[in-house]
Amino acid sequence: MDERALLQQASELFRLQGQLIELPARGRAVFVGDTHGDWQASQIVVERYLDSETVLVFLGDYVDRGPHSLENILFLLEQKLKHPKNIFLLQGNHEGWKYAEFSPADFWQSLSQERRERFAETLAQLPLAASTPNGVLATHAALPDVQSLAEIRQIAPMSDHWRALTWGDWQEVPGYYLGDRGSRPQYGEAYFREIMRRFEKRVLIRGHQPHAPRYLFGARCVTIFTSSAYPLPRTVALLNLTDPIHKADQLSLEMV
Ligand SMILES: [Mn+2]
Repeated sequence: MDERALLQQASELFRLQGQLIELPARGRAVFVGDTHGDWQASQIVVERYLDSETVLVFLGDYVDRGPHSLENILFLLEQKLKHPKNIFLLQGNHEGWKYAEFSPADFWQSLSQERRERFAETLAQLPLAASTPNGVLATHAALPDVQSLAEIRQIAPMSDHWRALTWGDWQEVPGYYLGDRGSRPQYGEAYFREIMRRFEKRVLIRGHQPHAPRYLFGARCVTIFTSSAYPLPRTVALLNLTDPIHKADQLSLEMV
């Protein structure tokens, strides 16, 4: 399939599936952190884990930083079209070029204006969160200050809610919103606990913040990365979708 048709078909699928993904109550989910141009990591994950009983949830940031952004995003979009109910690609801040420029943006800057606009249009349609029936939520970064999980379906791009989901950082300190650090809004433990209570969720899985401790907030939040663009082991998190879960350290972490 040529690139243009791929982007168009992917856009239609993302619009159809909406901004909030609800995973089934069967089988397992494998969560994949920021891949950032690490095409090899994405291929390994698909080869190693994808089967009819497994859902793969990529947590965003597919492009920039690493050497193979274009190959990585084309591979992931192709896989998404092949396995529309078994692969989900959440939106990271590096997929938000349509709304705001940022840096580093080596992938976006490498494209002609026409291709840049086409990619930006498609990647802006990516979903913002994935929810499991056993108490887990996955986002790229932090959580939006909305009253219920269902409201994620209506979040507008560039709103504070969208910025929290795609750009937000956690800090292991008391407090709610702690101000912005550059383009990144910062949030404390009280905010985490309050939003998770509203959403009736126990555990948050996310990427985005390479200096965050692995576990935060009494092991209710886990941060993973799956890219050789960072000096961290490439990690995925496995979750059985039928077992009740209370803490993020109940997920199995594996290196890929
Ligand atoms: Mn990010």
